[in-house]
Amino acid sequence: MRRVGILTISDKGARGEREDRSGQVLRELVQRIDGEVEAYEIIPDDMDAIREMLIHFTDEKKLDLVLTTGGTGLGPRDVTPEATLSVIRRQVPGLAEAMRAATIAKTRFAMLSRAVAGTRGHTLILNLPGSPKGAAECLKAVLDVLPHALDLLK
Ligand code: MTE
Ligand code: CU1
Repeated sequence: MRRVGILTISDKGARGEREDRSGQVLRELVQRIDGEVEAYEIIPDDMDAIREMLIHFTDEKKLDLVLTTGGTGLGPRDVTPEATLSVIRRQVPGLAEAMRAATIAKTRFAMLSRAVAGTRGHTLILNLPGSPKGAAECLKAVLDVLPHALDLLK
């Protein structure tokens, strides 16, 4: 069993103005790698809020895998990659590169996601785009490799 956290980062979602379909889609997909969602939060596109929750998920809850969805684009409020970079110790660039490379044939807009991936302690943090379709496509692009990645982190 892999202990998973899902962090939906969306101003509208946090205000209750948008249903979190991306979080739902990710919840279903992680079952394929024996993932159990043990933490799930919706927070606004706020640097400090994102940092705090990522640190809580990693240092306190000690989850194996944390998936974020949203806030990876070029909008003035999009700060998920910067917040993630500020809490991870090591980047795993190949995961982010693979997500963009594998999905760009489907959607040219894939190149606009600035998603990053990295490790903090024994936790792997992976940014995904905010749309349900984008989040699912990008997670599927790396899902088969995640079990080995998580084993290495133990
Ligand atoms: N990647 C895939 N695979 N599929 C998509 O539909 N949407 C793109 C991109 N990545 C998308 C994708 C779009 S339109 C944007 S603006 C960026 O992700 C950033 O999205 P975000 O700000 O919601 O994270
Ligand atoms: Cu877009």
